[in-house]
Amino acid sequence: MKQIVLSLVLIACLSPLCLADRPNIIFVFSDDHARHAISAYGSKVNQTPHLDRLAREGARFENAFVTNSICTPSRATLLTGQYSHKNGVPVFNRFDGSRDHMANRLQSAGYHTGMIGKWHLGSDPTGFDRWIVLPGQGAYWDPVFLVDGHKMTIKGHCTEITTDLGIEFIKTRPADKPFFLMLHHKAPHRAWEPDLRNKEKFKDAVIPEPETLWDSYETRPAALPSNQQTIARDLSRRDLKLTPPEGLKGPDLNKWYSEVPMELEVEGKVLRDEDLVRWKYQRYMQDYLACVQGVDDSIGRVMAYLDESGLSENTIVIYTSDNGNV
Ligand SMILES: [Ca+2]
Repeated sequence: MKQIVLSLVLIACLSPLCLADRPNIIFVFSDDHARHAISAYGSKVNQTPHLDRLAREGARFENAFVTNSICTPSRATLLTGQYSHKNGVPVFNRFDGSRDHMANRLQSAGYHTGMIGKWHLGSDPTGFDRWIVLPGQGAYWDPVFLVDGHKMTIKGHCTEITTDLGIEFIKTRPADKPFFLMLHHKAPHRAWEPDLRNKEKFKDAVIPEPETLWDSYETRPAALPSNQQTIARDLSRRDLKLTPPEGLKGPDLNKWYSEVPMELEVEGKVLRDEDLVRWKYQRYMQDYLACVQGVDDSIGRVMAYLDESGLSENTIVIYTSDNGNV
């Protein structure tokens, strides 16, 4: 009896009517967006009204865990549903596109599939009817995109361009198929270069300092004190958007940009130690939050298009990020 029921369901789902009724899926993925920079998760430092709408009208995950949240491995896990030691991408190595994964399953099931934005898996995307991806980490401004083996430079800011391309994918989809879109932002990854509109939003803001800024590591696991990625030890002159001395060029300029300053003169005052850490934190967060705001704006634009086009009722929108800075 069960077999008969199952057969009937399968037949019904293969009919064109059922295919058209299947929900569209938009999976929005950002890079390094910490949960405490989302107001739906109680952020004390910013407001994200469009992400909050998703949380309010949908489901908010509050107790989810991952085993490998690093950029490239996390993407391979998202595609395959497998642990890193099973999907062949435990670190920053190339993803084998011939593997079974979510996009080619949905494509085989009749979905129109698209991948737009940061891919970072080393190989060309497979299982997508259309893909336009950033090479490697990609650039914030005037980014180069890879499109079926070609390179294409698009003028403007990466978050806005990725959003434009995502909406264009939806607009130009075949009318008789549901769609699956992976919309992957570079933001708010280092080196935190916000769009001009949002850069202004935080430029004079004083961001509350988290307790962990002054963490002594006394109660932490033994490996943590050797962590280099702290505000004091890791933010380079490039991250801090400092202006180089006149005439510095080539390798000397690159070296100057990549060094971490341990003393800085700011507005006539020499900053070091705790004063310098405080200044670096403000400088970093002003740009980080501005990049986050660009991502929230992007969600707003996508949701507005879904509303206008009547797609809201039959589209699942998922937002997440690979990891956040704590
Ligand atoms: Ca990341």
